[in-house]
Amino acid sequence: MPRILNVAAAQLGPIARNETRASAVARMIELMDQAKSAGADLVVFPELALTTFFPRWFFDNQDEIDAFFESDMPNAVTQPLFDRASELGIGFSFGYAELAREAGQTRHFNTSILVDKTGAIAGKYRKVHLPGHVEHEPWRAFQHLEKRYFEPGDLGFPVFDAFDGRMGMCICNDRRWPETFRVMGLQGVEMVMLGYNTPVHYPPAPEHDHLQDFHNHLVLQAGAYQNGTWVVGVAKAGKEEGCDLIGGTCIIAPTGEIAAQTETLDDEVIVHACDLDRCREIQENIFNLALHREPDSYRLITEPKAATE
Ligand code: CDT
Repeated sequence: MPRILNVAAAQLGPIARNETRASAVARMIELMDQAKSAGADLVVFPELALTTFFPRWFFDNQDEIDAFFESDMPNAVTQPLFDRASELGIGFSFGYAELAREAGQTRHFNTSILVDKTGAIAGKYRKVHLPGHVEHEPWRAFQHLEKRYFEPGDLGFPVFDAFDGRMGMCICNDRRWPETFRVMGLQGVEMVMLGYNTPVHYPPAPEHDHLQDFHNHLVLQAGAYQNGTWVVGVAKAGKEEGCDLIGGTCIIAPTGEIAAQTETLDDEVIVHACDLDRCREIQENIFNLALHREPDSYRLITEPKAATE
């Protein structure tokens, strides 16, 4: 019996700054219903799915920043999403800003969770690669202050045995780094779920603006193929508070082929029947890591942070 996981990628259109979390959750429930009607077992939502992409603004008042964060998950506003999912018997994954209190410290992470069909949290990931800058840079058309508002994730890139497969998560900028996928590849990952908020305009190198969609699919397809895994990449898309975000939500096969892709920049669901056993076509052959990988030649990878003389 092939292990078929019917996966939905639920793209969200823009979320305005004054849109409530309750409204975002209602939109997610509508997409979840559509996913279930199309036969999905699991629905993947974007990064920071409950609010607008707030790192585009500079705030120096910590209360204003913390207002975008969740101290508990589930909480009163997300409980209806968990309830609907367990009624439908569908799993889901989504991103949110996590305010954690650990060992007497308050910590801020850009987080994703995986929730199983019973509504229980089966996995958590905290974004490792935080793009952007720390200080206010008024020359930019908009800010990208993830380095100010979050600390790098401290959980590594774990994988979770769930949905009859080996599941992993990463978040947005993580997808651009081959290390992200390889660390999960080394754990035999079969599906990587990720959400993203990617502006079309990249202020430090605007000459690359026209390449944003290309680079999105380039890294998702490479990550999938080089590790023989399914990849589900889900956008928050469209014009959000004057900032254009790419769409291009897609489900990528372990061969690197795009199996399904959205057509709009708005709320939209795509579904694909992912045969998890197809990972073996790659993992047991061209990228059979046990047979062909040469880690002695890669030692440098984990030592210096950047290129050395
Ligand atoms: N959310 C996120 O990580 N976005 C970045 C934008 C480019 S870096 C400013 C990304 O890698 O898509």
